[in-house]
Amino acid sequence: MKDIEVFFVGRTNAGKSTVIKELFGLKTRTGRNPNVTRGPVRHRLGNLVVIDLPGIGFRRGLHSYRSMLRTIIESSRDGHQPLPLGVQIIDAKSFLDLIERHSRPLDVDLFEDLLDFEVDPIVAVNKMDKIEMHEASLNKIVSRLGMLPPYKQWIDRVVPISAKKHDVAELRWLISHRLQRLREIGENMTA
Ligand SMILES: Nc1nc2c(ncn2[C@@H]2O[C@H](COP(=O)(O)OP(=O)(O)OP(=O)(O)O)[C@@H](O)[C@H]2O)c(=O)[nH]1
Ligand SMILES: [Mg+2]
Repeated sequence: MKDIEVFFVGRTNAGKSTVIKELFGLKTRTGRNPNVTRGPVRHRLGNLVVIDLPGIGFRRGLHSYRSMLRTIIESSRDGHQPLPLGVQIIDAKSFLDLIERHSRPLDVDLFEDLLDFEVDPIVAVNKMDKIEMHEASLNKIVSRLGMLPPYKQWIDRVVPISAKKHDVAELRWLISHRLQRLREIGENMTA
C-alpha cells in the first residue's frame, strides 16, 4: 500500500501542532511563543505520514515557505504517490484583527499558493473560542480567502474548530473522508 501524507500549514502560533495532537494523539511540541516547530516534523502512523510544519510569518517568510511546500508536493509526485492532503490552520482571532486593521493576512497568500500547487486544502478555522458572532466572522474569513459567503456553502472545505477545547470532531471527519479518497487514488496508481 502506498504512503499517504497529510501536512498542516499556517501562520506561526495558529495552533497546527495542537490540532495534530488532538487529532492523532501525537506528542507534538506546542507553545505560546511563535516558531515552536522549527522544521518539518514527520510522524508515521502505519501508511499515513503526518507532517507538522513550522509556521509562516516569524523568521520564515512566504518565499521560503513556498519552497518548503514545493519540496513536499514534488517529492510525492516523484515517488508516484497521490498528492498529499493539505490542512491549513487559521487563527480566527488574529485573522479578524488583521482585517480590522486593513492588513492582508498571510493566510490569504498561503491559501492561494495551495490552490496553485493543486492541493485542494481543508481550511480549519481555529481558536473559535476566542471570537464572538461565529457565523458573521466565518463569512468574513471565507470571503477574504476568495470564496463566496455564506461559509456554509463550503462545508466540504471549511471547518470551524477549537483545538484547545478539544472541539475537532468535524475536522476529523473531513480529513478521514479525504484520506479515504486519496487511498483509492493510490490503489489505482501504478508504481
Ligand atoms: N484559545 C485557543 N488557543 C489555542 C487553540 N489552539 C491552540 N491554541 C494555543 O495557541 C498556541 C500555539 O499553538 P501551537 O499548536 O504551538 O501553534 P503552531 O501553529 O504549531 O505554532 P508554530 O509551531 O510556532 O508555528 C498555544 O499556546 C496553544 O495552546 C484554540 O483552539 N484556542
Ligand atoms: Mg507547531
